Amino acid sequence: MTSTTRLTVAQALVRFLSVQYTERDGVRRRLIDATWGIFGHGNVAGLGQALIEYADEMSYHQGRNEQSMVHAAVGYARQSNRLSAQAVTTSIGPGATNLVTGAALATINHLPVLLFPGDTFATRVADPVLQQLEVPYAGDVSVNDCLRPVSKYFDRITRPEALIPASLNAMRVLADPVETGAVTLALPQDVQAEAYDWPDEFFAERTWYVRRPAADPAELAEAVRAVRAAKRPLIIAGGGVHHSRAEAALAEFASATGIPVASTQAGKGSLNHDHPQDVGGIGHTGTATADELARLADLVIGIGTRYTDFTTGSHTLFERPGVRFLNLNIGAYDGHKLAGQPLIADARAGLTALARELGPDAYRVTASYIAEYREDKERWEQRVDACYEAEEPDVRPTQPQVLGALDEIVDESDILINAAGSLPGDLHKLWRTRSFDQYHLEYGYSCMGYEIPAAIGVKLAAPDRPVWALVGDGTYLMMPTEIVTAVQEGIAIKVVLIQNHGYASIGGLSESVGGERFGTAYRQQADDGTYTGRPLPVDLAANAASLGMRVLRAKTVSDLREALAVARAADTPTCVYVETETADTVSGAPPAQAWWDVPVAATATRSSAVKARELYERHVSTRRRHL
Ligand SMILES: Cc1ncc(C[n+]2csc(CCOP(=O)(O)OP(=O)(O)O)c2C)c(N)n1
Ligand SMILES: [Mg+2]
Repeated sequence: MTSTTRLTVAQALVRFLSVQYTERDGVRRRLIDATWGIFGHGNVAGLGQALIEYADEMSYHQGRNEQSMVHAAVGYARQSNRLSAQAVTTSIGPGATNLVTGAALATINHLPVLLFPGDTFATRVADPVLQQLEVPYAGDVSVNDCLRPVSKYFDRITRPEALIPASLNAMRVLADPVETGAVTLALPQDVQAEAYDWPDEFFAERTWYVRRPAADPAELAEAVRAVRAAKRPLIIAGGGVHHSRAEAALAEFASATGIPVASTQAGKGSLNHDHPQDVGGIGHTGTATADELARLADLVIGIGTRYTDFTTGSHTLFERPGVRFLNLNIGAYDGHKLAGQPLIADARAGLTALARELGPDAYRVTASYIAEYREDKERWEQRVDACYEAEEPDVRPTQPQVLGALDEIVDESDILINAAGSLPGDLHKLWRTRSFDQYHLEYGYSCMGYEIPAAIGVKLAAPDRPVWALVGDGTYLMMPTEIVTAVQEGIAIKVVLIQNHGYASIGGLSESVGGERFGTAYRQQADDGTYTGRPLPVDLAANAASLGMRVLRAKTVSDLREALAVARAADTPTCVYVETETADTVSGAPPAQAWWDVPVAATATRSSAVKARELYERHVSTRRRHL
């Protein structure tokens, strides 16, 4: 007879999670390292009780908002290279639906996170319970069904024994390099507290190998032919390079072949900025060097990229007639994009095989091609220098000068986190990445508010490294609350808070699409009713201080340098608050080097929209269909 242990569903779940491991390249890690939670009815008596019962086996972090708990877990998972993840438990109803944004972010970015929303009674004996959505035509629907489209695996545990297959499926998906993303197990509150006799094998240690699938020989042979025939190849390094830890293999491949490497937001840092083959960011927020190479490329080698519109200039960037795409990707869906030639494999395994099959020195781009992009790269470096330099240290900095000041004090150990606003563009164009995991930009969902909680998750995964959340004022206001968690747990994150009185990025975008900056500034209403008056009497530095952060206010470039140095050395949560020269007058960063499609009103009475539409139609006419 199999031996069993009598536990509640929630207790069994926590015990199960505490003995799951991942392994890749001989490195073994806890798959679920900790659980974040906010309790309410729906989880307090089930998972809440189980987490105290098994506190020695599963650590717990108390969050302030369910969405931001997911952001923290996602930051942790990315910094852990997806080999370790965290769980998030919520009450039913609003606590559960607050997860939706975080789940979408995790799934889009292919980052693992395990979600346990509480759910209404499986037995329905007390219906409708507080916060229950009643759907007259369907008794089995709850608000948690909102999580289905944003989850890579979803299950609702309506009977205790269903936990066994569901939790095994959950681990399978979390540890799968193609499938991973948000995994949701909705837990009805009555079932969580129910007891069951669990087979003891369920609690045995289990190792989930994170596989590195090799390329199919026929696809590899085709890929070798494509590379050999290319005169002006360009590599686009995406997030998959990092997920696979393929940076060294990529550097070797680039050095051996002379092929230049551009990177997406998720792939930046695949090569260090001073690697001779690194030509920086690509696409709408890319460098002039990379975008010019893209326009003239005859073969684009995408490695671990999803080819978002920012990367392809909304399908206008790759101009050369007959341009082909070779897509090394672990996921067939992405590998077939742009009618490309697929090379479906783990990035590191695929690159190593490609290098081997090409043979040593058997393929190299021409010296003149190399000379051309090196000169271009040098010219771009000078533009970065010009943006970073502040001739006058006693005036307010521009945003690029803030990055310049940071550039002066960081080394390869610093980690920068950002997701939304005008910073992603400035960082993608300008930032000089010094280590493969320094540049942490969440641009799959570009979710305002990700930065501060994600910094906490990153710091939990990399406690000895300086971790910086770079946030605009709009982003700060959207989600400052996890500062309290950093203070409570003594997690010494650093926040650089850039005050420019509103949504500068969207203001600029609005102007370019005929929207006249409508509704994008945080200013008082002027006499004509527009929000163009005085800045608001709102003190965000005082707000951060009120949540328990040490706050350093920097008025000038020289203040800023000093404050950043103090913050870098600080061992408590520290914020540097700086007002920048308003981005609607001076942005400082070079303009976009490629188009981005944001549709403009096809008819309007206001001349700004009419003019914007004319320009829009000219851009649209340059769109390519790669078939
Ligand atoms: C959650 C969320 N809501 C809305 C947006 C759309 N959006 C992108 S950037 C931005 C403004 C960001 O303002 P701020 O953080 O102050 O940065 P700035 O543009 O001023 O640099 C908005 C509203 C978003 N990305 N995420
Ligand atoms: Mg702003």
